[in-house]
Amino acid sequence: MPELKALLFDVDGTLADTERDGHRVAFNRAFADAGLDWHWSVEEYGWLLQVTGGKERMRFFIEQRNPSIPEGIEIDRMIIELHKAKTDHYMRLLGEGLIPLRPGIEPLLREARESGMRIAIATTTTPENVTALLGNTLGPGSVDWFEVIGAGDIVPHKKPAGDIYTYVMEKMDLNPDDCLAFEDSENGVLAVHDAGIRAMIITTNGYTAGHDFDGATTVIDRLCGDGEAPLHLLAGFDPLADCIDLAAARRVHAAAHATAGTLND
Ligand code: XBP
Ligand code: MG
Repeated sequence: MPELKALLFDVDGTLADTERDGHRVAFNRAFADAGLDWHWSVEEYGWLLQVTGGKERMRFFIEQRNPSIPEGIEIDRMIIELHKAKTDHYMRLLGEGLIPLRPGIEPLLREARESGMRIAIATTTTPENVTALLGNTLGPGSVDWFEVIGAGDIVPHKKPAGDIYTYVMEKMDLNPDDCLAFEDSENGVLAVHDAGIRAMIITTNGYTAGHDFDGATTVIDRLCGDGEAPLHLLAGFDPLADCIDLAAARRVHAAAHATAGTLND
C-alpha cells in the first residue's frame, strides 16, 4: 500500500467558490470596459465552464455564440487584452475580501503544514490569481506553504489534460500513487486520471453538482460540516468523518489503492 506523501489542490471551485461571483463578474467588467455588449449570465457561465482557461473560454464563446465584435479588431490580440483586464478586475474583487475559502480548507492546510505533509497547487487559472486568493484569505506569505504552484499557461494543455498535475509531481519528485488530489469538476477528474493519480476527493459546488465524477474515490458536497450544513457523502468511499482531516485523507488514499483495479480499469 503506497504511503500518502502529498495533497494536490485545484483552486477554482475547490479552495474557494470563485467562478460565479469572481471570475464571471470580472469577465463582464472587462467586456464592459472594452465597450463590448457581451454579458455572461450565471447560467451561460455554467455552460461556458466546460472549457477551462479564461482565454480559451472567450475563444469558445466567440466561436459558439457569434457575439458582436467591432470591425477591424484582431481576435487573438483582443482575447489577450480582455484577459489581462479581467485578471485585474478579479484580483480587485479578491482584494475586497468577498470570496472566502470553502469550509474545511484552512484547517486541512494548517494541519498539513504543521505535520509536514507536502502540499501543492494544480490549477488552470493564472498564477497571480492564486497568489491573490491565498494572500487575501490565509494572509501574506501563505503562498509559501505550497511547495509548487502549478498554474495557467505553464503547461501546453490545460485540464482535462493531466499536464498540470504531471508538472507538479515532476517538480516534487513524486509518483502519482504518492498523491491525493482535491477537485470540484468533471474536467478536474479527467485531469487527475490522465496524470495517473488514483486517489481523489471531489467537493461539489453549485456549478459542478451535476457533473460526471465517475472514478473519483470520494465525492462529497464540502470538506467539513459547519454551522450551516453537515458534510454529505454523494458517491464512492465513505471517509467516515465530519471533516476531512489528514487521517480521513489517508483513509481515502488507502481506499483508492485498495480498489485501484476496479476504479481505473
Ligand atoms: C479553472 C478555470 C479558470 C478560471 C478562470 O478551472 O478554468 O479558467 O475559470 O481563470 P480549474 P483564468 O478549477 O479546473 O483549474 O481566467 O485565469 O483562466
Ligand atoms: Mg476547479
